[in-house]
Amino acid sequence: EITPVVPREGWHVLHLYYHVDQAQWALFSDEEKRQAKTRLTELVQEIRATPDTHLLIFSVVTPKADLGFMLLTPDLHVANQYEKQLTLSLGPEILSPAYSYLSQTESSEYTTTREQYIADTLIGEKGMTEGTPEFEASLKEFDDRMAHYLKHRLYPVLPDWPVLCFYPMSKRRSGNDNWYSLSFEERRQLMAGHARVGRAYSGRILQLITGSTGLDEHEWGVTLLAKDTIDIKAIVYEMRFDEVSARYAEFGDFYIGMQLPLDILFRRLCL
Ligand code: 76R
Repeated sequence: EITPVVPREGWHVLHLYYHVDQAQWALFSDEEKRQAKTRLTELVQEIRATPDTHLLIFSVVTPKADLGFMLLTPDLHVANQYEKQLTLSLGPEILSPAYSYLSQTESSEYTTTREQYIADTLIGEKGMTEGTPEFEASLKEFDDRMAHYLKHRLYPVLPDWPVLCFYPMSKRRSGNDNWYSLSFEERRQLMAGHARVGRAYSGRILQLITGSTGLDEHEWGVTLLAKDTIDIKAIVYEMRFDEVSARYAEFGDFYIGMQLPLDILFRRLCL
């Protein structure tokens, strides 16, 4: 028995992108094709039945890749095992890796605290007095929203919204623009501006920021789910003007996927 590799908090997250080798697939008989699709379907069912484990499946728009998976699961051994099985599921030469990203869910050190919210928003911005019914009601609203938000950051359950956007990013470390040489208070204030922009997209964009320092090329993976690509384009554009992104963000490649049920996905990929 091997000891599970489960983070003290949060889950492991794998983004996996593949090309489909249509030339190899064409050599399969109808029976072999049917068996291959059944193998992948059964594996997907097994993964989705694993406790605390989620699998999103999508067709990638543009030939950067054909097929994408996003796997969230606590144990890195399990993630590693499923990743190997997914790669082989349609047959040894059908799926070839196009891109991949390993990260972990994490809570952010810049999350608005209760004390900050009371001082900056309730008393500062809204002019409320501590202890009044409206103050207590607003504070309760904040507590409920944050409890949900913190749980979502570490243990997310992602909706089946059709558009999935993924890109990795880092914070710049060069010359006068070194994020890591700013004081915590400077970073916290900059991040508060970022959160204000982000919150305006609540309900239209579901964002999951996962940490990858020491795990992969960049420092975070950004996963955005939306129903309309306009909202993806708008939030990424608007954030470019926000100082945190304008001055300090560096981005990797962008991938757009369409979340689909497996049977429709097979047809989409001409399998
Ligand atoms: O309310 C709070 O206090 C939490 C606010 C919050 C944090 C701490 C937040 C809100 N984000 C946080 C952290 Mn974010 N985010 C990105 C990107 O393209 C770009 O320019 C940047 C990519 C997007 C689109 C986005 C969206 N955020 C972070 C961090 C980690 C920093 C760290 O911990 O060091 C990164 C890298 C990052 C990047 N952010 C939001 C959003 C959205 C939509 C929100 C509002 C979430 C909500 O309230 O529902």
